[in-house]
Amino acid sequence: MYPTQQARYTFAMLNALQEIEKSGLAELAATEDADALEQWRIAYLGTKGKLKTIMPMMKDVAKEDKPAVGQRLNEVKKTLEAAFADKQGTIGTAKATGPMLDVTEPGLPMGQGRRHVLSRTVDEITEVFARMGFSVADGPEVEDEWHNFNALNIPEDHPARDPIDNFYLQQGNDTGPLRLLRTQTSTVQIRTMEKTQPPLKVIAIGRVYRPDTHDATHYSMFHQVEGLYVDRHVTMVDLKTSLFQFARAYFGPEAEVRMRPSFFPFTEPSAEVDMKMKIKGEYQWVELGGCGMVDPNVFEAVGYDPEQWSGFAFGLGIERIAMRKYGISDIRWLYENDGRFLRQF
Ligand code: FA5
Repeated sequence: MYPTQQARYTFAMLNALQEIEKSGLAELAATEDADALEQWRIAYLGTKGKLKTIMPMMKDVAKEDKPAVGQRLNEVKKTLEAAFADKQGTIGTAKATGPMLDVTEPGLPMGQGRRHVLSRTVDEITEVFARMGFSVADGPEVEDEWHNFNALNIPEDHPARDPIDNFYLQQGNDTGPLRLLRTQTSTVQIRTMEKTQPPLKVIAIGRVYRPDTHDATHYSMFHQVEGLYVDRHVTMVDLKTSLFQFARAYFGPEAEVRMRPSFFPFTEPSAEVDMKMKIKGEYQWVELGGCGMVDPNVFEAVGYDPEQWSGFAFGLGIERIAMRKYGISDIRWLYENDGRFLRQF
């Protein structure tokens, strides 16, 4: 029996589909870039592509074969579409890939981060004092008048409270206690003594704020290291010995310490502290802060008996220490975040 004409059409259509599937998959496998992939899509799945062009042959297929041939047509279409999507996933579209990636090109160097010179100074100072038996205490940067002034023996009418020398904070209402940004880490002396019984030996390092005009040695926000030692029979000799030990450990074996008489409301007697250190090959005196014996009024404010306890305290400017140690001649560079400056340390 000879096949009918319609059976021949069915056969031809199935053959054509078989051929499209085979060549489509083979050509797709050979595509290597997004352009070739797009050409393939147009050739096989496009509106004038091979699958669309054989559609009209359907009308000549025998009626009873139409469902089976239609199913096969769908199958081939799905196979080609799925293979196309797969390939697209591996080589991407022309827009997404852009220029080819050349893995042999040297990459952009990644800048390596480092600790800020001030953070390093803080760590170094903490370590030296820790070796000398000082533990670390802490306190808030937003303070009340009691901790920043009253308890430190600074009376109501003292010029240190002048609004021109302090950052007072605006009150939400007029009833709450007056608050300000602390002007010195001496506030932490009070906070520590309020919650600890003597003897004690602590340092406190942190930011302090003063509305000073910015110049090479002054900034409106800077850091201080505070030291406080309270025990029985503490003397100025203990104070000078501790500062001397610090200077030798931090600035080198030939560093020296000098104390010049001065005045602070919370110490009596009081002194300015200078340290002699090597700057550009030569030893020089540098003023770093203040110190003294804790005033009996301060002990009374925190509930310590001044007849039983004595103590020393000191407060040094961290920026001044870092500037001297690392040869930085302008404090403002520490806060400008210029990578060219910071990378030197
Ligand atoms: C005080 O702040 C005292 N609380 C120090 C003290 C503590 C005395 C304990 C006695 C007992 P003075 O205001 O001098 O003291 O500041 C201490 C140091 O902070 C200065 O010597 C300086 O190194 C640093 N300093 C002061 N003002 C600035 C500023 N505007 N910018 C950078 N550093 C500053």
